Amino acid sequence: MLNDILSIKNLAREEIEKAESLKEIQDLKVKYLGKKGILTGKIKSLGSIPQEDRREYGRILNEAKIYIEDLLGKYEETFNTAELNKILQTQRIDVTVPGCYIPIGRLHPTTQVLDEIIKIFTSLGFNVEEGPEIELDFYNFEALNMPKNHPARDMQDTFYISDDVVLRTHTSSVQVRVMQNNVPPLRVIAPGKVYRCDADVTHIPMFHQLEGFMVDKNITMSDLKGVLEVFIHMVFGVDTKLRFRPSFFPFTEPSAEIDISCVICKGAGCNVCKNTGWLEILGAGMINPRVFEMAGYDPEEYTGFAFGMGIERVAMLKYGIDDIRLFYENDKRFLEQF
Ligand code: 2NL
Repeated sequence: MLNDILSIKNLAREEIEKAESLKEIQDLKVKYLGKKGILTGKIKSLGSIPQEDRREYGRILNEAKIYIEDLLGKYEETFNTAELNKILQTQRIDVTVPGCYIPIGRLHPTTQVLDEIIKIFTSLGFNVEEGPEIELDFYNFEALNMPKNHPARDMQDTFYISDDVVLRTHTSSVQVRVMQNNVPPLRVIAPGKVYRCDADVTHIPMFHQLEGFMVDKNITMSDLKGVLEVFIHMVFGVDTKLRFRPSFFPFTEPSAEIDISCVICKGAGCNVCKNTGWLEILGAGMINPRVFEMAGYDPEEYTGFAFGMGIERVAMLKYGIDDIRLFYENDKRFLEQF
């Protein structure tokens, strides 16, 4: 019996000393001291030992148990430390390694310019109004003094959805809706996407426009000139000169196109202004009495001015960009410059 315990002890020591990993130590713990372990078995069989030997036998068994437990504990700790050191070696975090670069997004140049222009007009007391991009022919053409077969409809290459539904070619349609639903005095701007079937260096099928109008009693061309001058000075600087040229739009009478002194050469002549010293930036005029009639206003009582501009065009002039298509090619090298 005693020899049995001695050989268990020796075998356990040999096996523990040969172990090469924490896992092996844990397995040996189960093998000797677990519920069905070798030594546990001996302890359980203590009852069948004759009374007179039991005490001595029990003491030796307990000694062996403590011996194996201690040895296992010692090795366990050694392997634990070794494994921890290995982790610390291989998974060490180098806090001096440069972090990953996460590029920060920014607003599209069109949005930046649009926001700036909206801010200027709201500071002058204009309200911002929006309307549908898919529009009735009535609001896009008819109510703006462009009946069917009117030659001015050809100027705008319209995307037709059906006979009387179009993708709006300008945001004037919003302003017609505003006039129908409100009474003067009115100061409104209508920014948004517009669509024309056209594509080259200066034209794309979808672009942004901002139109504005002011309607009240006794509004004159001087009011138009004053508002537009303040606006141009705020966007391009107070040294910028304005030039009004007679023009034609079916919805205004009289009509004008407005040029500004070239932002690149300041009027001396360069390739951006094609040596004229001037850049065309806006269309405007006094609202045609026929438009007032169709909106339900009495043209004898009210007058008003209106204007319209292409946002991408303003951005091109502001930043000296020569190809409008760059705005929508999603080339980050272009977009990141704004
Ligand atoms: C341009 C010219 C213009 C208007 C837009 C307008 C709107 C109403 C009544 C009368 Cl509701 N006129 N808008 C007037 C003159 C010119 O735009 O070159 N746009 C890019």
